[in-house]
Amino acid sequence: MTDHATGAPHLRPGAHLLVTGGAGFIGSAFVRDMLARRDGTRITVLDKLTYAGSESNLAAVATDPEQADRYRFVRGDIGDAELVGPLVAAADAVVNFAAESHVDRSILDPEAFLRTGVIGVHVLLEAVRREAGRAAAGERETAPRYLQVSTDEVYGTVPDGHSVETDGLAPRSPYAAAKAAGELLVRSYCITYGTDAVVTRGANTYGPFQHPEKLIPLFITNAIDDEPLPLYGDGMQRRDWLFVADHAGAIEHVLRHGVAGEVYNIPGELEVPNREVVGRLLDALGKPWSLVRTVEDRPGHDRRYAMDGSKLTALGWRNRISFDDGIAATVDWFRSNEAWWRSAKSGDWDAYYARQYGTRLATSTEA
Ligand code: NAD
Ligand code: TDX
Repeated sequence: MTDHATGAPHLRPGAHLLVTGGAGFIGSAFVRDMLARRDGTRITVLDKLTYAGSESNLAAVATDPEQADRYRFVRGDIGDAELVGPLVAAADAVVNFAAESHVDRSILDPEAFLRTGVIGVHVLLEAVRREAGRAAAGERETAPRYLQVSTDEVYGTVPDGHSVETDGLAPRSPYAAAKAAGELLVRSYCITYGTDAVVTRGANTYGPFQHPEKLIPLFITNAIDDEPLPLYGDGMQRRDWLFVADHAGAIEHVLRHGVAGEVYNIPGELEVPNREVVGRLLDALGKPWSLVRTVEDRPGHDRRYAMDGSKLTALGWRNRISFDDGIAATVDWFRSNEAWWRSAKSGDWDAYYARQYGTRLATSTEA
């Protein structure tokens, strides 16, 4: 499976992938895109179905007989070693998307972030290590490859320039610290046990099926309902925006071609301040700026993320979707899929929204 000398891809045709967190936003895009290619790839999704995951994100796969044949869904926690062991034993590769993914929730309640981001990753790595041992003993053909989906947030805020993969990690929120810890565990397994693993650090991702807690879908859906848009602080924080299909495609590219033990940045297509993102969304929706409210800032709010992508470019990957095209597609999708996002804004949503935004909106000012 690993053949650095010839540059041969790391996945055999018809490979069986275990995709953890595959019912979430980016994981489900990865699963839908890979299975829709109809190249024989088989995928088992292991997902806990937290508030952020939904089997409806994979309906396109489950309702297509040819794809459904190559797909299996298992509900469960990546921290459950008894469940994880046999699933990893049956896989050629593990792609780990599973995480608590929202910075604001990590500030309110950090513990779940550590359980999934640190202990969960440890459990997956132990299962991969066991299978590598079985491969070495001739009990299976090859060791499973492991890909850890990480984030630009591990670099912390970047005042100027662009982060390269060898820069130090300086996470500043509980979310980012849990992601950095997960990565460091992966690194330690590569060095100590020779585990065949790679790490990707993706930029701020947006697109269809993103949970409405995040900036772009929150502001689109609130604007559709003529509800206020809570902009943190001065709104001049800068993010580099990556369309979800490009993020999923880059992860697949690294899974196939990345060198074991290496980390790859996946930058986006445009670095812009939040204010400008909001302006573009309102233009696309035909809604007025007066909906935007300045609210109390996020504590420890990272001012800017920006990554250098030359290592991934050298591996042969190029993003395909511009920010303008991605935003147009995203606004269209949310307009046409109201039932999906209204359902995501149910359950604990009102309680979360009141906790996160109640006082902020009550004390908000004109933006
Ligand atoms: P998401 O919150 O939409 O999805 C996460 C999925 O993981 C959900 O389906 C959830 O049910 C599942 N999950 C959570 N805890 C689990 C556990 N213990 N066991 C099994 N499943 C569990 O997140 P996303 O935005 O799709 O992000 C996916 C990954 O990409 C995360 O690791 C995140 O840190 C990383 N990432 C996200 C972005 C972004 O902008 N969204 C950018 C870079 C990296
Ligand atoms: O209500 C809001 N108001 C606001 O001004 C929200 C939800 C966000 N913001 C700001 C904060 C950030 O500067 O918008 C920017 C984007 O915020 P989020 O959508 O919460 O994303 P961010 O905190 O940048 O993190 C995202 O990118 C990196 C993902 O949520 C992470 O999972 C990923 O690792």
